[in-house]
Amino acid sequence: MTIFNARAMCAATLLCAAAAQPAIAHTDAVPVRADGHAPIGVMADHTHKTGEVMLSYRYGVMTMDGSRIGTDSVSPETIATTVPNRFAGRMGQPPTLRVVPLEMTMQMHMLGVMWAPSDRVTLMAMLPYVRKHMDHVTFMGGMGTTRLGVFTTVAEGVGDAKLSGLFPLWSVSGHRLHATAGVSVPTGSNTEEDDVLAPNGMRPTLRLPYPMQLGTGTYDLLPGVTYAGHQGHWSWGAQYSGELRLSDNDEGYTYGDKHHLTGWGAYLLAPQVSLSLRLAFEDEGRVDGIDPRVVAPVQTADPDFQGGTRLAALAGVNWHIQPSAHRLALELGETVYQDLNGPQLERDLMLRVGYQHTWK
Ligand SMILES: [Cu+2]
Repeated sequence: MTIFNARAMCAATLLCAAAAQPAIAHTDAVPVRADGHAPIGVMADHTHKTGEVMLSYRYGVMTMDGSRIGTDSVSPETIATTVPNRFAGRMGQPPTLRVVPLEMTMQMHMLGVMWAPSDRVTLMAMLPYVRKHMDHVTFMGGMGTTRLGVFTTVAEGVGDAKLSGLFPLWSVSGHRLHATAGVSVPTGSNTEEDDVLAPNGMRPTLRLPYPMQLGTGTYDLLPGVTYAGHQGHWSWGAQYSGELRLSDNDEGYTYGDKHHLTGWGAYLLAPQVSLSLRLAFEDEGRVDGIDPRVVAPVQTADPDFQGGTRLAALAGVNWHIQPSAHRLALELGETVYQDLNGPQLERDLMLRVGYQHTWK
């Protein structure tokens, strides 16, 4: 056998071996590790190899309970007797806020797809379905602390779709870095309405305030950069991601820009299971402009009482179901610090579970 033939056979054998491998190769050339993906609450954390497709489903729930001004908790009675109503002076509007949110639950179902047309770019699309639920107390009339009653508003529907490209920038053994550039498309409604209980006892149907709408109404730029590394049983990573509004929406306002910074560490218990700890920092600006149809003596209707900074601590588990290409993951967290442009509801617990399936 000539050297040429030997090389040809060798190459053919390698190709066959490559073709016979299960299509679970992911992100980099190392064997698949459970912590090859970041904790499930981190989006756009990994890229794919040419031809790989990943489908994902995530469910998230976040609870909010009680209000803060800055870092201080504040009672509904204090809000209803001391915080000025920006609409005071208009017909029927009291001098202070008279409706106070008590708690809120946000649930999200999110479908995602990733596809890598080449090793140089992974395309990603995500579409959420959102349900927001807020309980309020209404104080009677224009002053005092007599509670008139409680009521709930609900908004439910498709949120804003996100389309992104992920671009690997740098990769050496155990380290990788990629950039993300995306756009958020305003597929979610920002004209949701529901019935409320007014301080005079009426039950009008009103446009819901800013935190209850399902979409931003704006095209938003989504920049990001992600680093991930691993050595032995340990792995770690960090990500910056932003949501930068590109214009005003049709209702006359813009949600504040958001900046997220997160860092995590994970320990590989076994090749298929990893445990993680993560810190997530978020800064969100106030609403700019105003929706002329959102007029009510409630903190959520004031564009200045939106945004702030928040830090959450989260613990998670990733399970890579081997030897298949399925993943299950869960992350549970609590907001440990928040400085809010309040009065505003404070965030408490958050849970995220996800399923991912990759093939080629
Ligand atoms: Cu993926």
